[in-house]
Amino acid sequence: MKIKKLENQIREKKSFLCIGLDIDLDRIPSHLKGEQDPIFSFAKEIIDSTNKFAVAYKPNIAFFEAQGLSGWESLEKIINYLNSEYPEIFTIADAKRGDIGNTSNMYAKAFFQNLKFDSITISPYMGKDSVEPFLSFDNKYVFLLTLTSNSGSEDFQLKEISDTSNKLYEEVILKSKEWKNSNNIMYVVGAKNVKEISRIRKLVPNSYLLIPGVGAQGGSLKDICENGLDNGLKLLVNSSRSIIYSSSGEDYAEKAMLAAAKLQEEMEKYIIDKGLVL
Ligand code: OMP
Repeated sequence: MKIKKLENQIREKKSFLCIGLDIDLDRIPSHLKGEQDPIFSFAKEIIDSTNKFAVAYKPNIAFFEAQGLSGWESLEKIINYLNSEYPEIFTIADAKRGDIGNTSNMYAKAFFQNLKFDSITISPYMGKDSVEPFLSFDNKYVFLLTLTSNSGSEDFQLKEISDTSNKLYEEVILKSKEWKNSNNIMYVVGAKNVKEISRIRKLVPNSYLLIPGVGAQGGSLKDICENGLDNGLKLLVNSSRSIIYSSSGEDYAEKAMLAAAKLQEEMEKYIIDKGLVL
């Protein structure tokens, strides 16, 4: 079971680092631009140099879609490379999908059967029948957008629902627990939502939380750990730009490795400081 491998990796690597592959052709080092597939070459070097410190990779699909057909080919090569060379690593397609049932089923096939990702990010706002198709696959997982890291999260997600006095993001969590195979649901919570992280941890004590927003968006790993890390170690903290663009020169992979190692070291420290059992 892939989820068991994820748990083992977190304990072995003393890390809950997810590296985001938000690969922008304009930002990759110029010496790679002449390669046949610069995006894949860049990703491969980043993965090879950082995998000792990371337990998951999260390609953001927008960056690949923006390149058209060649972007999809690069994405396919990257997921195949991860699955063949690092089968223990957990993979997340950051696609933010969700549609009427039969369409969601096609998205699920695209990312779980065709591209063979372990999980996908999903927008919950079309409700049960838009999410359940993604939950009907064995060994595949859904990351439900719960309380996001952007400023616009206040527009809807933090609003109180009048008949319950729960906030909308809390309703998303409570409702999702009623869905079929809800054990396969994990929750995305932006790093800036420090207060809410501990509230969410209590609502879903046994579910993984994926927390993006550390690094370029300024989120604090310390605050995340204080509020979201407990003995279950069911946490993934994502950083994309601050790792993969650590250098724009030929030393980019080494610099990415150093950035990943630094975050892992901090994570290990917080695990030890909290006296958690590895
Ligand atoms: P960096 O800011 O470069 O670390 O990238 C953050 C990544 O996480 C991007 O791929 C975002 O699309 C994604 N993300 C957020 O930044 N905020 C969220 O609330 C949710 C996500 C996500 O679903 O991963």
